Amino acid sequence: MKVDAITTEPPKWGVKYEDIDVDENLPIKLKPVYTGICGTDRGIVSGSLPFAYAPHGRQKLILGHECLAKVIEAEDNDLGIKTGDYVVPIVRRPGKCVNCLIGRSDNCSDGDKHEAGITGLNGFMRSEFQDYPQNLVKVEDPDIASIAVLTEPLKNVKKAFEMFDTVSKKSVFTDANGAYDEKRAIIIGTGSEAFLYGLASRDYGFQTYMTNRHPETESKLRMIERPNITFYDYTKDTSVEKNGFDLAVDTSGDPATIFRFIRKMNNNGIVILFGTNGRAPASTFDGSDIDYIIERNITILGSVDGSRIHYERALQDLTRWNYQYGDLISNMITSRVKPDNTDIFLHKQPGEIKTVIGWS
Ligand code: DN4
Ligand code: BGC
Ligand code: ZN
Ligand code: ZN
Repeated sequence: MKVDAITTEPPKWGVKYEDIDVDENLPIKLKPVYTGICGTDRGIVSGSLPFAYAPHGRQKLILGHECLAKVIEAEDNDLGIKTGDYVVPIVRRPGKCVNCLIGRSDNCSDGDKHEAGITGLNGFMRSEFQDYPQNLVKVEDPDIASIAVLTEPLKNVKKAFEMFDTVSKKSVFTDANGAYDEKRAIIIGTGSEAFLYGLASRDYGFQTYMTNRHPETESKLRMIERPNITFYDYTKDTSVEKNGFDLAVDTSGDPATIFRFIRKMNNNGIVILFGTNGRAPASTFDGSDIDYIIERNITILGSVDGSRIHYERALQDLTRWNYQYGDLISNMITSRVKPDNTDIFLHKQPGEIKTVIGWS
């Protein structure tokens, strides 16, 4: 089948919108409605994420792992996916390890899995694609059709908080009232994943801060205030840091920044590393940093991807947040562009939270 697609040739720099032949014959035929662009896509096209690679025997990789799609033709299937349904396709496809076999390819134990639009499998940024029903998560709530493209990035957050729930059991992590109201979370970065982490942190009840190394636009500040998140520029104002943090989530991938914030963690603090930037400059840490981590029982963990359960929880959150916050969530989609506007992979838009490509 010939499709119009957004392609790249990892690990080289570059991105194109072109006709390309793909060889697929799978039971469900789909058309994307929206595909989202994230830091990973920009990392791939700029050649700074060395883990990206094209399908076996090919040079080109079709990009796109954040997607809301419409089913245009469906063979009968046990999952009840039918023509006309809106679905979110799952990014990661299992290998043969035990975690993959139990439906947790997000925790793949040997790395022998693939990710659509990232590692060895064509993605969803194309006029049409085909898939198996087990790789599709149905969007049941018609009210969230315009924001369901955020399901994929949010599923990563649901998985990371599942890791937090597991690790926080090592000690009493809640406050003296058995809640999180007196606990402090810092989200490093102000992009789309950071926003979703901020909202999830507020769902727990954490006092939640977001930070960057520069001031933020008025429109982002207004959006951040609505769920009661406080933004500060850590290069200028550090007054909010005096009581330390109990949870830190990094979306920057910058080692120096990460170590700066590790030194702000309270006893039993949990640091979730999430941002990836293969081009970030090296940074050093010394014996006193190690002492700091050990003496305070600080846990540092990496979290990647998520599985079907996290997509389903993400859809539930979008339904609830859509009701709770109204247009805050749809306003996270700061621009909608056409597929031929490949420039958006190379330059962030000012004030951007999430840029999506419309395919209809
Ligand atoms: P993004 O919108 O580029 O977010 C990165 C954020 O970090 C931006 O707000 C940056 O600000 C900010 N930042 C960069 N350097 C610093 C620094 N030194 N101090 C403070 N803030 C900084 O990308 P995204 O939100 O789509 O994704 C965030 C990261 O997570 C990316 O690295 C993705 O590759 C990674 N990711 C991981 C997973 C996973 O592990 C899933 C999805 C994404 P500015 O430079 O824009 O001003 O499963
Ligand atoms: C995707 C994840 C994927 C990760 C790889 C992210 O942008 O959302 O599903 O595992 O990239 O680093
Ligand atoms: Zn992504
Ligand atoms: Zn595996």
